[in-house]
Amino acid sequence: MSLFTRPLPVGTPAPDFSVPDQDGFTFTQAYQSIGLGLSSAIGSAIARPDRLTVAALGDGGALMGISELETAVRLGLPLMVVVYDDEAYGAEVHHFGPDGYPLDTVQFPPADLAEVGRGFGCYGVTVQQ
Ligand SMILES: Cc1ncc(C[n+]2csc(CCOP(=O)(O)OP(=O)(O)O)c2C)c(N)n1
Ligand SMILES: [Mg+2]
Repeated sequence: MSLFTRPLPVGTPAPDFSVPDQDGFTFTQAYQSIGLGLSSAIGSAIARPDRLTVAALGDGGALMGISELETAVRLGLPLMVVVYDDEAYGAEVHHFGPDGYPLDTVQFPPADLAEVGRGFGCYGVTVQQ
């Protein structure tokens, strides 16, 4: 059973993840701040270069720290970054949309984040449902 009912990328699937040991999962919302995922993943990849670090980021949080892709590329880190792109601060859409609040400040225009990643030297692909 899931502890999380909000559509947060890191929260929703976390209870169903299988990890090899206590070093195998880092929950980046200890301070309840979005935007820390990529930098936390870079730290994990530096700490455990023997493993592939997978960062699961929302697009809003990813965009807050996306410049750090340059760090990951420059250091040649074993890192895969997955961005869940709903073109929004989805949590706000989920919380405030049903009550009729305006959502224009929490929704983003489309952005080709894979292309942004390629601009930093990443291998970037877009996966669509
Ligand atoms: C620094 C900071 N600003 C605002 C919030 C409020 N907040 C919580 S979740 C969220 C939306 C995050 O959007 P995104 O990363 O795209 O993930 P999604 O909810 O769309 O899956 C926001 C703005 C926060 N937690 N931290
Ligand atoms: Mg989002």
